[in-house]
Amino acid sequence: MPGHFREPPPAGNRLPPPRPGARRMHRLSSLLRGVPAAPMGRSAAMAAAAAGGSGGGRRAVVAQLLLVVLQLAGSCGAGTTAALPVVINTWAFRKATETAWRVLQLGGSELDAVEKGCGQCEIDQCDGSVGYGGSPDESGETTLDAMIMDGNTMEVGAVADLRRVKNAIGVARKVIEHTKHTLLVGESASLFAVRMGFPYEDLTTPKSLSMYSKWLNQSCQPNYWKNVVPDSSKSCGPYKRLEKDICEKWTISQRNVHNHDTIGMVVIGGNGTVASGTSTNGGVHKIPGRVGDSPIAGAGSYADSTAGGAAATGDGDIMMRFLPSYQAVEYMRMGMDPTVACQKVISRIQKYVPEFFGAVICANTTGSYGAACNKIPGFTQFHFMVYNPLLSQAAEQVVDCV
Ligand code: SD4
Repeated sequence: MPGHFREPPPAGNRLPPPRPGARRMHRLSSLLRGVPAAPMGRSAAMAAAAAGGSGGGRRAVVAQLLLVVLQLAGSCGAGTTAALPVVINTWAFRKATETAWRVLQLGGSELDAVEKGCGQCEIDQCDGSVGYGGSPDESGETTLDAMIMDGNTMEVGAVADLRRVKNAIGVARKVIEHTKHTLLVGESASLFAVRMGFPYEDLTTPKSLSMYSKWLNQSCQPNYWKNVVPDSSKSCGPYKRLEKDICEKWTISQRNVHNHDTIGMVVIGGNGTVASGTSTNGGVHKIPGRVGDSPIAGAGSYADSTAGGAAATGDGDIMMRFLPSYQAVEYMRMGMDPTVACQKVISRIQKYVPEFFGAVICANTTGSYGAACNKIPGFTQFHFMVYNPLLSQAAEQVVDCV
């Protein structure tokens, strides 16, 4: 679990960002300087003990050197050291991370990296929860939600309930570039996409069709209705409202951890520019018209180049009520460590909905990053990806849920 992150600068006190190379050199040299003084880990302590506490100068020097090597390996291997630029994204969507990193290396902007990184997941249909051919709604159709945010200008482009267009985050980017709006929805968003040159095509695949027919065959279970007739826990609709509410309780099994894997990404450039984005096909068997947290600024993701960026994944119907990404960025602005910022937003939701399924990733403008998730049966750890100059490749990291 990424544990030791650098504190971001206090609010209103942000120094002009140094040249990327200079920043990296500074980090490396302070890392080297800090090592001997750092608290001794278990293996380092064992190395020192093996050398013999009073066994003379040479053995002590060897032990000290071993300690340096072990601690350096620990820091770098676990990716716990801040550096810029950084790409961080939800889940083990490695190709998305690599694509975003490559875009940065080729001179693309942070927004380009987010768009192409999340777009990679739309092509790959990551876990079936991003892009076409996944999460059929109650009528069997796959619809997409996506957003992208520029942390310099605070502009957001988003699409929700997008139909028959595959590259949802590409369309979201066009909302920023070619409109004065923030969010376009439904068929009208599709028309906009077509005008912007995106192909209009069927998002249904044999896999999504078979998920849909299986669901119909099991009396439309699970579904998202409550207080309706006929009883939605036993049969398919069409439903009508029940005159007297019976207050049905939401159960974890209705929102299972395997049908929710949105990509959320934060990219912070060498000069501290923050961009963020998301792309998802939402919840399986959702009621047509349902929009989740992913395309909502502050819920699905948030970017502010004066503080940091965050992105959320999980049960959007719950999470969007708490604006977790906005809240995490505000915590980081107050100087909170990214891991702690992520944990705090998770606990805020926990207080109201202890059994919610969700996780958040956070990164601040120094390149420090972290993540947190809510511990529920079947979901005790959260995997996410990180790439920064101190890592030789995109690294999968894991946090224990709180
Ligand atoms: C949603 N938050 O539509 C998305 C789904 C998700 O990980 O995040 N899955 O509710």
